[in-house]
Parts: sequence; C-alpha cells; structure tokens
Amino acid sequence: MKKHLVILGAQWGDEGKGKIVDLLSEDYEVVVRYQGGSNAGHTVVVNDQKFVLHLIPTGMLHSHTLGVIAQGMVVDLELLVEEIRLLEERGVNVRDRLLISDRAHLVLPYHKLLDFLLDKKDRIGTTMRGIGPAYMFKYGRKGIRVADLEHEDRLYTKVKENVDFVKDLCEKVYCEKSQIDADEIYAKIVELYKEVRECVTDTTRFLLKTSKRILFEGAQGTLLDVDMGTYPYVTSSNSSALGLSNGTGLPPTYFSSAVIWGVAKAYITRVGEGPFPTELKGPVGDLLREKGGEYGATTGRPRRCGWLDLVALKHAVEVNHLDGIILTKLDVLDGMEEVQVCVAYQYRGKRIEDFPASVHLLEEVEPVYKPMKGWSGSTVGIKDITALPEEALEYVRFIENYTNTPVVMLSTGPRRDQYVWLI
Ligand code: 2SA
Ligand code: MG
Repeated sequence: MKKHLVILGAQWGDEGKGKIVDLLSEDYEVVVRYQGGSNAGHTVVVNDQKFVLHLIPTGMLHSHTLGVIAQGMVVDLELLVEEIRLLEERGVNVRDRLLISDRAHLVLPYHKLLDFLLDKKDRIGTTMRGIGPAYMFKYGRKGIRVADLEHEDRLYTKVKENVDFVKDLCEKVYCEKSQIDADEIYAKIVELYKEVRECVTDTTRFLLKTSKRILFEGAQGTLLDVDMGTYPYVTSSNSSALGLSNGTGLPPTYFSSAVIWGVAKAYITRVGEGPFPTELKGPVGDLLREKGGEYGATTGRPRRCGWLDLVALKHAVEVNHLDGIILTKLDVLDGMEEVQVCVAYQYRGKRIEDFPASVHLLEEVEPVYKPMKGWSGSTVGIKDITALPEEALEYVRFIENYTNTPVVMLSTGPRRDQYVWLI
C-alpha cells in the first residue's frame, strides 16, 4: 500500500505547492489541509484554466478525492461558501465530498479588523485575512469553533462578548471607532452555516478510521512557521511538519511512516516584511519577479525575489525531516550567464551554516555565495532528465549534495503535465 504523503513548503510560501498537490493527488483518495486559512493561495492550471484555491484543499480539483478542512485551520465561512460556489460555477462540485472539522476555529470580521490595526502598528505585511487574530483568539480561549454553530443561544453570547471586547480594544488602544455589529455577524454566520452544515464532522475520528490513502497539503512554508520561521515575520500557525499532528488531531506516531516532500523554488521569494538575506533589489530581482510571475495569489502583492538560499533550505530539510525536495521554476533561471546560490551566512566575521532563530541576527547577515555557471536553452516542459542542460543538472546536484537530500521531481512549467521525476 502506498504510504501517506505530505507536501509542504520549504521556503517562505509560494513554492508552487498548488501545482504539485494537484498533480500528485491523482493517486490519493483524501486530501487534507491542516493549518492556515484563506491566506493561502494555491494556483493550479488545468486544461489552460487557472484555479486559485484558498480554503478548499487543492487536491479536490480531482473529482475522485475527498477533501478535509482539519481542526488546525481557521475558516472564514463567507470565503469558504464563495469558493465552493465559484468552483461549482466552473464545474467542480465539492460540497458532497468535503469534510470540515467541528474543532476548526472561525475567522470573523473582527479578526480582519484587528489584523488591519495590528499590522498598521507593527508591520508584518499580512494578507489581511484575519489569520493572526483568529489564532490569537484560539490560543487566548476566546475563539468560536465550528461546533459552536450548532448552539445558537450560546453562539450569540460568544459573538457579542467578542465584538464588545474588540470594540473596547479599538477605542482604548487604537483610538478608532469600529463599525462591527454583533447582530449582523451572528445573523450572517447562522445563514452561512446552513450551506456547509452537512460537511461538518469530527475529522480526526474520520482520519483515524479511514484506510484510504491520504495526502496532507501544507500551506505557506517552513520559514513562515510560527516556531521554526523568521519570527515574528511569520504566519500564526505551524506551517512546517510540526503542524501535522496538532493540525489534524492525529498522534505524532501516525506520521512516522509518511513520506514528506518539501517544495522549493530554484530561487526564493517572500511576500511581506522580514529579513531576507539573499534578496535582490536590483534588475536581477525584477527579472525573477517578471519572468516568474511573482505576485501574491491572494493579494496580488509583488513578491520579493532572491537567489536560492541553501542555509534556509537545509533548515527546512532538517526541521521537516524531508525525504525529498521538489524543485520548481528552474526555467525562470534559463538563459542566465551565471547564477548564485547562498551556501553560508557571514555574521560579524563568523561563518554560519545553521539557520538562526534570531531575526535580529538574520537581518545583519551577509550571504556567502557560490557562483555557478548558468545555462542557455529552455528547460520549460522537458519530460526527460537527459534533455536538461548539463549546467542545470549540476545546479540540481549541488542542491542535493548541500542538503543531503534527493531532488525527487522537477516542475518544468505551470501545467499539470510539465514535470519530470528524478527518482
Ligand atoms: P498572515 O496573513 O497572518 O498569514 O501573514 C503573515 C505572514 O505570512 C505571509 N504569508 C504568505 N506568504 C506567501 N504566500 C502566502 N499566500 C498567498 C499567496 C499570499 C498573497 O499564495 O500568494 O497572495 O499575498 C502567504 N500567506 C501568508 C505573509 O505575507 C506575512 O509575511
Ligand atoms: Mg501561494
């Protein structure tokens, strides 16, 4: 029997996980999202049609799969219902094969308001989808869970308490009058709940009992993990493999035989604030952005671009115990005379090869680069590894050697059929 598979981001998100999950979920029966929420933007191109998924597991574009929104996610019901409708309009029916955890927390309008106010004060550059505040409420024991939607009286009280709390905070701390209205929010979620009620279940029990093959779909990336990433410039969930257990409710031992593959671009990007040692602010960065189409799939924000950072990638390999790397967007480097890879950091005269915890330290480091010969000719859509230019193959082998991890697949374009296995 095939082992369960985990696909997660090995950088700061936007590594191309959407396409990979779509491609590989063909062979799986269940696809599980386990952290984050509508801050994710998973882009997939099927038959020249572009889909961007935010809350619905990407693997659900295949009609045979069952999708799970597990307990570690924070769910914006309004966006979820809209996403379900948009997919239906395009011929993808997910309603009767979607399971939503009754333990998942809701993202509500006051979370989005707080996201805006918090980010205005201390800029992280969030997606403004209310993600951070929703997790603040969860861990501060003020959250509203999907299961609460069944108990309308108590639900109303909770919404009212939270709205009063946020209004008070807005006025006292931010000197802003807020327009949020408890009655309005309550009425809306009661209506929205009717649309998804049939999907709600104890997804942990479901996952524990099922004998189906499962693909776990990470969102964001390891460097945005709230513990292992560039804190505080991170998202508010465990977007590395650390999130698998708490995000699904499955015991850690459940994942001991799973295969974990990390997706990484052949260069690196980040969207939002925070340290980025290999960032290229000049024309090379612009070239990567334009050629790679590096704009946020959720917000449209231009992404910051830089050379591949192997110190960061090795960190992702170690933290997630990656069994393999899936390398995407190598073609964006096609035609460059020389490419650089970062093999260490220099910090106050010292060489560092382990990704540091301190963001202050990371802000100060200088990348140590190894220049590598570029390649001419196009790698777009190649189906056979022998068609890869020699220098491009050397680039791939260098990554493998440095991280001591095989590159198992190259993605060679946005379409489903554009990939080549290296194993
Ligand atoms: P948040 O909204 O609280 O999760 O933001 C906190 C930080 O996490 C970053 N973040 C992301 N980075 C890359 N891609 C993400 N998804 C979208 C996409 C983003 C978009 O696929 O393109 O459209 O802008 C994502 N989600 C969160 C965020 O930039 C903050 O640095
Ligand atoms: Mg994305």
